[in-house]
Amino acid sequence: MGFSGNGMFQFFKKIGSRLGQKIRFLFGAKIDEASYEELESLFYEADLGAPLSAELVEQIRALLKKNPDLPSDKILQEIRASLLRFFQPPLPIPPASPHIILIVGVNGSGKTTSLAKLAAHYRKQGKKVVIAAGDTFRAASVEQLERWAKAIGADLIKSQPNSDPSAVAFDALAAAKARGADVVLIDTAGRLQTKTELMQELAKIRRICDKQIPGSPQETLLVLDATIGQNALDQAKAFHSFTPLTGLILTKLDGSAKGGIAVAIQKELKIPILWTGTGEAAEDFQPFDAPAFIDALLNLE
Ligand SMILES: Nc1nc2c(ncn2[C@@H]2O[C@H](COP(=O)(O)OP(=O)(O)OP(=O)(O)O)[C@@H](O)[C@H]2O)c(=O)[nH]1
Ligand SMILES: [Mg+2]
Repeated sequence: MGFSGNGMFQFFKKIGSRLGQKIRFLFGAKIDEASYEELESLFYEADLGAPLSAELVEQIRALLKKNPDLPSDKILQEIRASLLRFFQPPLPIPPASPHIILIVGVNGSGKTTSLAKLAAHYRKQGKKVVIAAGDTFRAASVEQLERWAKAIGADLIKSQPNSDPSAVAFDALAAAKARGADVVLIDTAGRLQTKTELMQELAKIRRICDKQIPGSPQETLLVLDATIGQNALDQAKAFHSFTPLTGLILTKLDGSAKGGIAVAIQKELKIPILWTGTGEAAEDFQPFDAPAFIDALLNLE
């Protein structure tokens, strides 16, 4: 899927995140203690989180102590390098057929939409895709998936309302084997990370998958709404403790997201961000590109 950093950059421009410009402005004037305090607030407001904001300020302070005349461009480059260090390329996933992907997250984070976008991505590669309507909680979610599956050309496996989502996953994997599908995407109902019982349900879905196809699901992706800031970090931690996550999908970057949360999550959890959502349509979906993302965050081109 072709992706240049410019696409993501435009979204940050639109939402008016001006972190880079503000830093430039700050260091274009005389630097005193208040400048460092202001810098820390700027980092914090960009959703980088308190520990990282403080760390970055100390780093810049030390840098300017050694080299008081450092131009603001160089300061921004230093910040860019520091932020990029947190991003590691994701580990390759051993090929499997069918390849099973479980999609999890809190209510309304963009799970079903992201699942559909992923399905569209695999369909474009010519893969045969089965979707499991594992959100048996809301009838509307099955209808939502029915529309997507039809538009994309994927098979949908569904069950009765309020049935066990593990059973839907089981049926979908059986169908995938029988039909020779390449990819299975399992939707799940939104759940609060604090509801233990619902979180345990995810572990059950994983167990059932593993029983049906040993080693599956190969991927468990947490969908995070980037506009909720630091709360996304808490969600990621909680989901990861109940069900080991292999990757993240960061959605709604076209909204009021500040973006720094991506760095905070990488720093703390080291779970790779694999995909980004930048709208409601199937094509508003790009593989995560760390350098382009950081450039967008810092308004660098
Ligand atoms: N602007 C924007 N809207 C998005 C994005 N991803 C999803 N949405 C919208 O967010 C809303 C919720 O998306 P869903 O995919 O239904 O979210 P969900 O996590 O499946 O929700 P539940 O199943 O109710 O938990 C819908 O209106 C989507 O169109 C995105 O990247 N950008
Ligand atoms: Mg849904």
